[in-house]
Amino acid sequence: MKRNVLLSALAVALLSLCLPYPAFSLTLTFEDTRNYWPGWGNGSRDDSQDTIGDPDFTGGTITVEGAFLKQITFSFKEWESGTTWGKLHPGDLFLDVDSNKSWDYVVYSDDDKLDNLVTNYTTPTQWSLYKLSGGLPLGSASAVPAYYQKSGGDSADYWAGYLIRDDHPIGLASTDGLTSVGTVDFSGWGSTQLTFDFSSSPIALTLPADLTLGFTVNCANDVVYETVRVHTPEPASMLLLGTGLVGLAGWAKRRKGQKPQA
Ligand SMILES: [Ca+2]
Ligand SMILES: [Ca+2]
Ligand SMILES: [Ca+2]
Repeated sequence: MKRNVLLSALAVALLSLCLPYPAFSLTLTFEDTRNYWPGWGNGSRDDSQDTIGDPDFTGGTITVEGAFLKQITFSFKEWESGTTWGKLHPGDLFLDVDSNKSWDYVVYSDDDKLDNLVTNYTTPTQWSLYKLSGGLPLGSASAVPAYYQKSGGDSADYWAGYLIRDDHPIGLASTDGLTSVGTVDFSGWGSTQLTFDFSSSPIALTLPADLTLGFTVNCANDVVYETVRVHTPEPASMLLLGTGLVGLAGWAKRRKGQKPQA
């Protein structure tokens, strides 16, 4: 390679590194490994069970684009029909984006989660996103923080005739004093995959970040609480370009060290 060709190649490569490039996407998976949120065991045999009957969450995915949270999905083992399943409502989605055991965002459904069974019930498709300035402590059952709506008790009230996970948070008790910072699209209720789409209100993350999410359904029969390490999405092509640059630089150095041939 002639010297000026090499320099041009290096210049183009360096310039392309400086140009803005489209945000790259990264999808991470998580599994359902917890029975209840830390601090929220109830001292009964609920604590040793991942599921109390159905449904059974198996895990899900987190999709990040650039440094923004774009989507979270949750998967069920199966979705059945029938009266019991008709009593289910999704809970709110809690997010801790700076790993301090304090929720920073809640994706809130304006839906009575312990309302009587409604024929042809459908969940809202657009939920409100709230940013909790200062965070909302994870808390514990003994501290009985008033800011959580809880599942209720075995065979009591809405759950007459049903065993559930007692007194576990299922949502935000009240949005008084909070201002919505956007909306999140929700879909998939009645299927084996729920999707929260943050496209219209992407949450900025400081990467790398440990993202913790908390979610369940209104009976808290199966609770999700998982932390996922999110790093900056990096495309394979940029890695290759970087490797190529190192190679080119090494080649140029070797060339420079060579004595001119007579
Ligand atoms: Ca499960
Ligand atoms: Ca936090
Ligand atoms: Ca679980």
